[in-house]
Amino acid sequence: MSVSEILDVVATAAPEIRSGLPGRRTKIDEQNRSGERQLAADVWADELLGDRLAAVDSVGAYASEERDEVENVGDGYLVAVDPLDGSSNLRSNNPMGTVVGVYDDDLPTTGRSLVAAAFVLYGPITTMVVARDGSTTEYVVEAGDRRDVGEIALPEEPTVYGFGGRVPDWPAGVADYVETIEGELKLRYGGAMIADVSQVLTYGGIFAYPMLQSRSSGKLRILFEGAPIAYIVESAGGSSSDGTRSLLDVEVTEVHQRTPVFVGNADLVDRLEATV
Ligand code: FDP
Repeated sequence: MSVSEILDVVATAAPEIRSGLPGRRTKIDEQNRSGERQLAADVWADELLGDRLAAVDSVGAYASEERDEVENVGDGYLVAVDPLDGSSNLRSNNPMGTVVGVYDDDLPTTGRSLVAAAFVLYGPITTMVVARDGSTTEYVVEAGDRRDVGEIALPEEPTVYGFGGRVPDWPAGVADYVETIEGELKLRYGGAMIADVSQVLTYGGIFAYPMLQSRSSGKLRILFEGAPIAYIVESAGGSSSDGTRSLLDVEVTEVHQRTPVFVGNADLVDRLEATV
């Protein structure tokens, strides 16, 4: 069974997904399982990735943030995909991404079952970041080509922070923490998890979409976003938490389960964990 085959399919699809975005910026009359109104682009990227991944011999199941159920497609790895993470950035033409987790256990399962995780970032350049076998590598992706541009190691001196959710909806501990780190770090927040995590991987720092007063589990989904991103950041030398434990250790009982997400330099994640 080949994990590389799965990652190659995602790399090949990325420039196609990017080129199909301009005509798909409008909302359609459908909601995803999490109750969010879908864009034409969300549905289209999901169908494209679902069809391509289901055709790979080493894929046993396809799960998507845009689909209610896990679809069994054969024997092999269980692939969880957020086809367009941060798609609300499409209307304003800001960056967004695709997130992929390759699991070797039936879904839902914990991040400890990940054998690889990757994200594509549709920024000024299309890049793909892949975590496998304990390291994280960045590629530049163009039609028919995926060029290795080097291993990613989280800088030891952090520079940036970005936190999601409305400030008045944060628990007091999160607000106190942000007040403290404002003296040390620079706010860089764009509203798409992939783009915000990419800044943390590049400059060092912390990204969080915390628990909220109105929703104690926050917004992001563990299987499609939290665990794959934790796997990528931890493989790059960083740390992750849901407020109590590594995101890779969070028990997952539902496919669309939400979780607070903290990722970044270990010291910053530890301090936030101690505050909430
Ligand atoms: P989006 O709804 O645009 O797809 O979970 C998806 C996500 O974006 C993340 O990429 C992002 O960090 C977060 O939600 C932003 O959500 P809000 O703007 O609703 O806070």
